[in-house]
Amino acid sequence: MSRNQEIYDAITKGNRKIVTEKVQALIDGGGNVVELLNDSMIPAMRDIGERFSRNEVYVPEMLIAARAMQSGLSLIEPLLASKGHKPRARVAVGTVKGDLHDIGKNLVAMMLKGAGFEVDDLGVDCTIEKFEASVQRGSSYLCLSALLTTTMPYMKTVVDHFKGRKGLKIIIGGAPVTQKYADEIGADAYGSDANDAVRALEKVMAG
Ligand code: B1M
Repeated sequence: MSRNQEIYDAITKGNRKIVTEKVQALIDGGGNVVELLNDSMIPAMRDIGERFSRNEVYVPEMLIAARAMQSGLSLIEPLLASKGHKPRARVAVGTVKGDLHDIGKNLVAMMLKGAGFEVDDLGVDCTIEKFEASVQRGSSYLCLSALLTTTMPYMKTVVDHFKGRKGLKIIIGGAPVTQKYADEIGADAYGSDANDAVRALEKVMAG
């Protein structure tokens, strides 16, 4: 385990330029990108996520950190693939049918990527067919977002559709969504914010 403190700090501060420069330099110098991802980049996103959950930083800081992370990830992704590095799991993320709000959903997707998951971002207005197609592409976790009280019931429609599907778990969240609602409709987990979505997914994975 060895943390690259410069890259870690540049991600938490959302400094995309430094992240790009330092990650590229590490690649050019033959550094270990798997170690970089696991020991520096993912922990940096986890750190900013925890601070977001504690209301120490807000959406703009999260967004710029996630973009800085993304700029580093895009450099190392081809190398990770060629080294046979496997993502932790494939996760579909989408805002449910009838709902066009995507800022929170995008944050959830960014945090999941930052935590080492492969994300199939289905966008907004997602029907059962879209989620089903993602499952066929290999997603074993579905992350559903809803911002409207009128679109929340579609989460139950999705949960009912996939009920009993072996190995498939559903995590829900969004401003009007609660743990109580998740329990009521039989979702596997609830995330209160983008960082908590990662925690909820990890908990579900651990069984
Ligand atoms: Co809309 N809108 N909007 N809107 N909008 C709300 C949600 C509303 C509360 C505003 C209000 O009235 N005070 C209200 C809903 C009321 C209700 O249902 N009870 C509302 C309404 C009514 C509407 C329209 C119907 C308005 C109209 O046309 N009459 C319309 C609906 C369109 C549609 O979807 N079909 C509409 C449209 C829009 C815009 C297009 C203008 C725009 C969306 C732009 C976009 O997303 N690209 C918009 C916006 C921006 C908002 C507000 C102002 C902000 C939402 C947001 O992005 N928050 C919102 C009021 C508010 O929240 N203050 C409002 C920031 C974001 C980071 O937070 O999305 O909550 P959030 O995500 C959080 C958590 O919820 C959680 O993590 C995120 C990070 O912490 N989370 C998850 C989200 N998904 C998760 C999934 C998880 C776990 C956690 O696990 C899978």
